[in-house]
Amino acid sequence: MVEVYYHDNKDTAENFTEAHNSGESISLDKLGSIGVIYKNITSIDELNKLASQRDYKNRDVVNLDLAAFNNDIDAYNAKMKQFYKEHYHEDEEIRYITAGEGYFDVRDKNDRWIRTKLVANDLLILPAGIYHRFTLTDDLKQVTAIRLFKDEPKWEAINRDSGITSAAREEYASSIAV
Ligand code: KMT
Ligand code: NI
Repeated sequence: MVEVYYHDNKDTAENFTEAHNSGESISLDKLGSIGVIYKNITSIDELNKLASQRDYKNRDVVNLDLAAFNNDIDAYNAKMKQFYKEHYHEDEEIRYITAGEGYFDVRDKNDRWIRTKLVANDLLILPAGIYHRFTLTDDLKQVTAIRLFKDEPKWEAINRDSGITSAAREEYASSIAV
């Protein structure tokens, strides 16, 4: 089952896969208030229903661990670094964990990092335009996830430090404005 809490912001390039739990936990309602929806989904049938309700047309499966890179530690580290870089996407996206575990961090209304720890059967709906990042947990360093896309798998991640904004980002920012 998911755990949600404020990140302690004590992450470095070396320790970012650690828990970084500030001790301040966050309710699923509060997560909902920034447009991030959590669901516990226990079958592919349930997943398919949600996907058709929300008009999702594509999906893929990602297995992320060192073995997926044929034990090439540099390639693995490069991917980990990429996923942990703060970014947004132009479409809403669903992430459904089927094995292993991972952290999805999302920004709250005041730009603080909220960390969600997801394990098997945990699903997150991330609204278009939300700043987020992902990493594996230090304990397992493995996740298998189904990534659902509204249309074509749009892999484009727009990094926050690029300074690039777009209608999706602006709409999201005004939808959560305090
Ligand atoms: C994302 O959008 O950052 C991701 O999908 C990360 C990897 S999914 C386990
Ligand atoms: Ni992303």
